[in-house]
Amino acid sequence: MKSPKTFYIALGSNKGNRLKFMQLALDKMYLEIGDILEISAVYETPAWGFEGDSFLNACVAVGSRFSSEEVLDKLLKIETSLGRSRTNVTTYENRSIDLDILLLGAEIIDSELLKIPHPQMQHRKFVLLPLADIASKEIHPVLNKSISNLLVETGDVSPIDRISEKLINPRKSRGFQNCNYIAIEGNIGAGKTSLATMISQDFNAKLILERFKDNPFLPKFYEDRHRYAFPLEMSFLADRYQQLSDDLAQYDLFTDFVVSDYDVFKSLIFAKITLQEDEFSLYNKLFSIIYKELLKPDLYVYLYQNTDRLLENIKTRGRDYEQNIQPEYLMDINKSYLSYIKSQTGINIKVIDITGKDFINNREDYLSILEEIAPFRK
Ligand code: PH2
Ligand code: MG
Ligand code: MG
Repeated sequence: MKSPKTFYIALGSNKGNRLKFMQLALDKMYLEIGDILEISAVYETPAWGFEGDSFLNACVAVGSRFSSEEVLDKLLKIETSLGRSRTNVTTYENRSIDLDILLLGAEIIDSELLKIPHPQMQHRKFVLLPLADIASKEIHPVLNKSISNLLVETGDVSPIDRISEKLINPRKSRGFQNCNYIAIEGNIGAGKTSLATMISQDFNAKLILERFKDNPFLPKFYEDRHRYAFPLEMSFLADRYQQLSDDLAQYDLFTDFVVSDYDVFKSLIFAKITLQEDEFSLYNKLFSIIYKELLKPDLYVYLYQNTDRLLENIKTRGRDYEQNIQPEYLMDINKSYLSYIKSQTGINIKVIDITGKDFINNREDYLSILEEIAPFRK
């Protein structure tokens, strides 16, 4: 899972209710592109480069996992949805909303469709002044100068006024406050690791990921289930116990916020379907001893995904040894999870149906899942 990159984006409007268009654009950027990390003040600026009505301009920093081409595409769609129409003329025109990517760290992109850094930014005070509010120390990777330097050096002497109205960040604080340890659970291929990673990135949480790669019995198990089920389940249990007791001990669970892509109980859930009855009863005894010692998550999330999509996800992630997993096995695992979930009373469990959702490629799906896990505080 890629971590978000910071896009600096300029907003401008000189037609209609300018501030409203900018706020609507910002709201849509949050819904479709990523978290709004910084927002400059709003400035009133004379039309630059053409005879037109005066503008409101601002700059924002947006953290996004999407590529620069995807971000550009989404910005153009937002412009269109807010009534921006482009005519074929080559001169500037009045516009309800203009959204331009200015900077993306040290990246330099020079394609037909997209140029980053924005080739005109150093000549425009209506860009540099708001940008300096939120990124004065950022270095322009072509000119090798900071934004505050570019502002001092620009030849643009237009009169620019800061107005008192502000843009409002659409991101409100989420109800993770009373929650210090969240476990994300789900079937093989449900997207546990992706979701746990995204939450840890976006909410500054410590991340605990299952070390399935280190388990030498897993590929063997998929070859010969009966022969390798017991050592497989034992080694998973030992490894999970060790990791959770080590990692959780390392954090201050009063102040740190931890998210993991598994809960130790999955050991028993899997053992129940992979082991013979007598093996399972031995396993169960050991499990109970170990389970007592471990800290329980204060929120347990189960991602429910239908079997076809699980198989599709397993195929696209392409781990060799998983490619022969049968739909019946996935259905058994799901059943085993659900019967565990039903039997639990002491734990705060949230089952989320992610059928038909794609929280990696569709941010609105991601936000809807967050809303179920941790609703906005009222
Ligand atoms: N955008 C332009 C051309 N001129 N002038 C101001 N003051 N503000 C703008 O956002 C602006 C402009 C092309 O996008
Ligand atoms: Mg522009
Ligand atoms: Mg533009």
